[in-house]
Amino acid sequence: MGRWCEGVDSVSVPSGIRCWSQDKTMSAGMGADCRRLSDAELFSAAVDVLDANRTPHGTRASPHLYPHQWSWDAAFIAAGLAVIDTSRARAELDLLHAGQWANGMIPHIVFAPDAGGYFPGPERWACASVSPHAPHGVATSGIIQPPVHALALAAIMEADAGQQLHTDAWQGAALQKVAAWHRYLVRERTDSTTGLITLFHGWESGMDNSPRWDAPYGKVAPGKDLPPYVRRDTHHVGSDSERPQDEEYNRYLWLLEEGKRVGYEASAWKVAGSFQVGDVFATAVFARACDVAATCADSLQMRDVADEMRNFADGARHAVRVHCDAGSGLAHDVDLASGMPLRTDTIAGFAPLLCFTSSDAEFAAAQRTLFSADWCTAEGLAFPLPPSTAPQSPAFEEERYWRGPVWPIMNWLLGWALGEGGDAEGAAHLRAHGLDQLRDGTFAEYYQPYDGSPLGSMKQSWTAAAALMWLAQGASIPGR
Ligand code: 9WN
Repeated sequence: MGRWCEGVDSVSVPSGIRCWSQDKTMSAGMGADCRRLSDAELFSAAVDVLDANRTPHGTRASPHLYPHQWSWDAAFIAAGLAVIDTSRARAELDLLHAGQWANGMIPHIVFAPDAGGYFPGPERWACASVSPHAPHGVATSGIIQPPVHALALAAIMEADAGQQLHTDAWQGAALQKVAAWHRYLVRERTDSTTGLITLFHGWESGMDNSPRWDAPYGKVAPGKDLPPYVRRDTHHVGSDSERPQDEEYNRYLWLLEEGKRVGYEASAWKVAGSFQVGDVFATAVFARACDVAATCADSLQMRDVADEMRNFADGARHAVRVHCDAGSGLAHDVDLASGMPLRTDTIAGFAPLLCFTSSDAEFAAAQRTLFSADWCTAEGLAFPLPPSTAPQSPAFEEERYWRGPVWPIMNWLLGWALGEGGDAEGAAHLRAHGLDQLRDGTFAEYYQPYDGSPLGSMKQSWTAAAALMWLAQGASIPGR
């Protein structure tokens, strides 16, 4: 019997789902009798994952594959920690902000000083030696990830208020960090033609090998002077088929070299970069994050910041609106080098759910598409949850990373957005089925859509954070 299955007495596995133990071996002989974690057990197992991944330098994104703080992971983790321990949640954001660059950029990785274990590590990025903006004393990468950080701040503020903790000074300082980050994105990363946030590396989207980037990546030709390297990531997953391919990795490493040559300076990268895309999903996240930051600023009586954030939100929302398909509601990215729209059906297309509400036509159309037979209710899915690429897309691959598997953190984010936008039923659907998927107790980074098997890293911190946030919406949550 799988370890997490022991002692569970009330939740049985849905038919067709295989049972997996925490170490990702199939539980021999369990079949349909395999027991799944109850709410209370899931809650406590999620806390255990976040505790085991805790370090003095922040929460590792995962125990082995990602032993450092990642930007958007840390934000989701902080929001999850707000459910159980607001002082740890605050510390999580502080540690991330310690890596913030002088120009406001929050880098996609803040490296723990002694953790090593990830390639490309600090030496390869060499940020402090090529950029005057990079911090000294904290090693970071030189690129960005989607700006979800204001959501973490809001979750912490709400939790602190609930416990009558007076942390206004911390909140004000944290909001200034978020505001500086948002100013960087407007000043240096907003494309003047499309209004979309510009990315120079697929990693910046957080959806590294998503087929949304296949066309622009096709034009990236790694130079002969690409320094040699050895991948580490494939050592930490069950099969190479779960990770990007070597050819893709060469391009990732080449773009890193391009960035290093221009000191990771957006104005110079715009001239020289061989990968330049307008990311509609990051832009929608940004619009919503600006709304949320404005609300935080209101409650802290920081009126100028509130006005500034609302102005940013309006600009980003407009940019998303003009990149939406009226019928499906799905939004598309743009290849900024050619001006061509990038229309592969991926989960990023649901960007309108993040920045509009049920009174907007774009939201209503995207919501219909999400729950249609093309997505959540596609035939044969283990759980009615959206795969990262539409199953009928020729680019769909059921095991490979962002090309098909179901990502729990995306389910959380879309569910949260549906709830905020006024679709309580849709939010409840993603919560209920998203939690059911996690009852195997592996806290996988992503899941195979058809047999529900856990893929990528096990004990992924943001998956545990998603479980805590969903469970916190339920009636009875066990205390710590
Ligand atoms: C590169 C940490 C990160 C996530 C990304 C996810 C993956 C890294 C990698 O892991 O990216 O940044 O090595 O594959 O794609 O979204 O933040 O969990």
